[in-house]
Amino acid sequence: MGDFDAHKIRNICILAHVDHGKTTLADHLIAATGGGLLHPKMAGKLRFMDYLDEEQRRAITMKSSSIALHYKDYSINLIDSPGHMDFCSEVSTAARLSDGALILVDAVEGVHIQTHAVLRQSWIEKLTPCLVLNKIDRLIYELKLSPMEAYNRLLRIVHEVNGIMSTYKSEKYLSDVDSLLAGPSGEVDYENLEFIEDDEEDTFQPQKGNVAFVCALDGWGFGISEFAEFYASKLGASSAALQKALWGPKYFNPKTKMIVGKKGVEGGSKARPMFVQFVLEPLWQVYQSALEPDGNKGLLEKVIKSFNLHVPPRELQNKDPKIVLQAVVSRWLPLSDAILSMVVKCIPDPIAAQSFRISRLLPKREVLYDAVDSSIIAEADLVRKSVEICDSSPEAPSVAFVSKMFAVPTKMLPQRGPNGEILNNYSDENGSSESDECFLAFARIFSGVLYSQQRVFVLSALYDPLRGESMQKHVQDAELHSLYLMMGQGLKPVASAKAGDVVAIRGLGQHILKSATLSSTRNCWPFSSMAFQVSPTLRVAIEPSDPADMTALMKGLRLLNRADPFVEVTVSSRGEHVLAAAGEVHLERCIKDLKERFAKVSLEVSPPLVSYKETIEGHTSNALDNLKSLRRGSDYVEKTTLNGRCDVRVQVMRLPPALTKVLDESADILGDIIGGKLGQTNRDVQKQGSSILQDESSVEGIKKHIMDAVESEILSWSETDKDRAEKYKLKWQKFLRRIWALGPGQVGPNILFTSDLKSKSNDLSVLVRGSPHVSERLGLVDNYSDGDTPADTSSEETQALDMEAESLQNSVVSGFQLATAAGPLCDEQMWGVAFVVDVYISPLAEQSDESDINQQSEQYGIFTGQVMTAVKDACRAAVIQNKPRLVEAMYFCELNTPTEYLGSMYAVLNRKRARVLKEEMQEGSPLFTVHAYVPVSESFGFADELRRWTSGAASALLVLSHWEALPEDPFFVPKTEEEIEEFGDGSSVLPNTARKLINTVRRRKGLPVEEKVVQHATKQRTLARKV
Ligand SMILES: Nc1nc2c(ncn2[C@@H]2O[C@H](COP(=O)(O)OP(=O)(O)OP(=O)(O)O)[C@@H](O)[C@H]2O)c(=O)[nH]1
Ligand SMILES: [Mg+2]
Repeated sequence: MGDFDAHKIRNICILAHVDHGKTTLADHLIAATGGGLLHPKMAGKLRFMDYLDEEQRRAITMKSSSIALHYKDYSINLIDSPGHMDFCSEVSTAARLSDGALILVDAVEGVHIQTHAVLRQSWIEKLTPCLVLNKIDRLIYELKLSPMEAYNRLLRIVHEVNGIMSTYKSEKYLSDVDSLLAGPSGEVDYENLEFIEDDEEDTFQPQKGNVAFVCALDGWGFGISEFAEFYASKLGASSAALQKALWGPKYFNPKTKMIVGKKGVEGGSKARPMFVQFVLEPLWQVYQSALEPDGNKGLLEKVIKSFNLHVPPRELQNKDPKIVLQAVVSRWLPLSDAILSMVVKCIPDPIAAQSFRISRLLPKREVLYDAVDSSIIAEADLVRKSVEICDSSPEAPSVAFVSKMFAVPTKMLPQRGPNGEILNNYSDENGSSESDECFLAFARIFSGVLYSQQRVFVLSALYDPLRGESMQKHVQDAELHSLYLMMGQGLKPVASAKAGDVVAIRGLGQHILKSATLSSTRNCWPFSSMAFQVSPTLRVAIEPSDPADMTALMKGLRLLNRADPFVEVTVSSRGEHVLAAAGEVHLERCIKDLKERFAKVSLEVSPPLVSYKETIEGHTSNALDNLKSLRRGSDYVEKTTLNGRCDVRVQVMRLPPALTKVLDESADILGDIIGGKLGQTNRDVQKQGSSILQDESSVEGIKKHIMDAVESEILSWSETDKDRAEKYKLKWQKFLRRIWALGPGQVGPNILFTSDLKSKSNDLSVLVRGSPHVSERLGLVDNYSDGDTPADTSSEETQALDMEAESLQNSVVSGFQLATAAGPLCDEQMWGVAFVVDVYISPLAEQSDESDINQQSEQYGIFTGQVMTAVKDACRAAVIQNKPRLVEAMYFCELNTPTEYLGSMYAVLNRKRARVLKEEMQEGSPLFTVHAYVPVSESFGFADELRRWTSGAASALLVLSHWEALPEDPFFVPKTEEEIEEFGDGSSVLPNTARKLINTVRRRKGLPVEEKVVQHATKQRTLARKV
């Protein structure tokens, strides 16, 4: 790479919904510029970037991979990414390393769920997007649209995509304004104000050249400029004027030879915009003349002549009209030229791109604590600066980001180094046992130069250069073994690579699990973490078929965990090895990799371990009464410790759903706040969160969310209830000052409130009073002690008892944590339940032997345990007594199907307990789009069943959406007269869905299951008689 010039580099990724043609497009770009890697004839058929067997077999891309191309004097690193929801984490890894994105949309299918997701991803990562409308050919011969209809369709898609982008822009606009208004001093920061512009202009405009119309299958495509140049001489207009006129409501008046608006043209409603007249119509004519039996065969000749095309006669004489057509059109409008000229023109080089991506990659840190070494700050700033300007000089600090690790079989590594020397790939740092697979880092260099044998620091996302010694575990020292340019599956060794390049690095396998920042200095902030769209939710337990293979399996799981950026491997509390994947397709590939590459043993895979939650029924209609009864302390469950000294009383209440949601979704930040990591004072930690989350990640933000959640509850109350609404709000505010703990695991969606009773009046017992620890941390209570100090302590005896009560506080919290971690229905976590626990401790009985201190302390240990158990049991019993309900996870599901299969699709949805939200016919296409919620427990095999029943015509994509309580009472027995009339006395009632699910989980966990063994005995007898 002698003549290195970062201005001549483009790093791009191709992003789209599944099957919209990304890999097919990549094929053509590789065929045209990959230096003979792919023969043009095979382009679109080979799917070069889908080099894994599993990808070829299923015809979907499963990982992102890069290829270095040369177009004119530009170096282009092209990353193909998967469109399937299961692999969406790979989109994040691809986007992080690129500066621009080609967003593909299938012109027939239009914008889909993943189109939204990838637009968002490219927005978050500050990529410069270009739009590629693919499969234009389908509009011609599949939908048989007229050019005018096709134009309207394309116009609508461009409009829709622009609409999505503008919502992101306005989100940013609003949050920018918000943060300005909430500025510390109230002063307006004029320097920043400049950047906040309400950018009304559409992102994608064909006239600007950032939209291409293509058919990746046949290898042709064009932007407006191709046609503008062609017509410039013919119409006697400048190509710049035509460029503006060839999209939108611009018409050509043949008499005056003028470009006019709609009014200036004759023919009224029949007039065609110039795009239709000059672009689509000629294209349509070429297609028709080639494909229709009575087509005008002379037209192709005309095109060949007027564009001076060289089409080999052999191809022209082919009997298949499609091949003839492709031969002509792909030479007339070569796809690779259309796309790559757009890339070179519209997508910034690394120097330009890094100057504005820096705010996302390395957000500016505000250092608020004193006593830090200013030289460290100065150097870290210098590093940031050289990333910002993409400094590729050898003196600049070397900084790179690794967005994922991937495994390649060691035998696939190049045998020779950059200078032709023979390498021994097996002498690996991993030791001999793991050397079948070699781990490479997928990385982009953002500053300086990397070379093989260089020593670098590997920084994890939590690293903070200002905290010196305490950060040791987040930084490692490593040597880069070798560097490669990636050529899809192939690797080309290079001695060094400079800022702006995308490379694969060997030698970091032992140091990086999923992603990391590499730097030549310790005094560097790590890059911000990547944003993932979903988390792995499909969990299965895995064991070797032969127990003797356990070690191999564990090694295999370890390798898989490293090789796949998204998979999660854990050991459950029952000792099972649990593998979490994003969905069925992902899971299947993981299992296959485990069996064939990483563990090489045969495996048993459990059915999916679906998680449930447990809650109680809650009526929003009488929310206020619920609150009141909780205060009165009337309806409680009581338990006594074994030794009789402690009385535990528990009351429960269902939390408002909005509050539950906030607690659930903000678990990470709440954990930091409660753990004391994130206080109101050290704001620098907050800044580490990604910039889009900045708003929510502060104590103030969370507090506001919690308040809003409570208030949102009363919004739906009618006007007449204003009084009650006000009371309700006040009551809640009081409750929020009493949050003692969250559970399970300190941060879950369940609350333990401190008791607000004074003390039991009628005897000597003392109340174990909690402290509103969480409320304090959240700033919900200004000043604890709120006039609520423990009752006056006079005698020595009561004082001792008070101290004992205080020491029992932890046991109460632990009891609450245990109860919320495993509910009474089937030992699953509780969800949205609030507890008030009153624990009274009475004085030691007189006869206790005071001299035996040893025995006492031993007894004390037992006693705390007893309190914990009693609290746990009482909490669980309270849930059982208050209409327990099972909560299940729901997927949001988008289905597409041709009209004729709508019936069969609904039948499948019905069987899977799905709830349909919306259905609509896609305009101008025979497809129906249906949105529905499907329980996660029913989703396994859902896609397969759908495919079977609709002969493969319907497709579904699932995204994890929310938790939902099943309305059924799992312990339903007919009670009222009506119910008895309908269901009989209960002996023949089949277990309802909730009960069945509970039983399945209980059976899996080895818990006792109550089941009637003989059902319908009478019916069986009747049947027997008939035979
Ligand atoms: N008619 C038509 N079909 C196309 C076109 N481009 C791609 N296809 C077909 O669409 C299907 C999907 O193409 P791929 O390139 O594998 O799509 P992809 O976007 O890479 O899919 P994933 O990587 O799995 O998300 C293949 O059958 C292609 O032949 C096109 O322009 N016209
Ligand atoms: Mg693909």
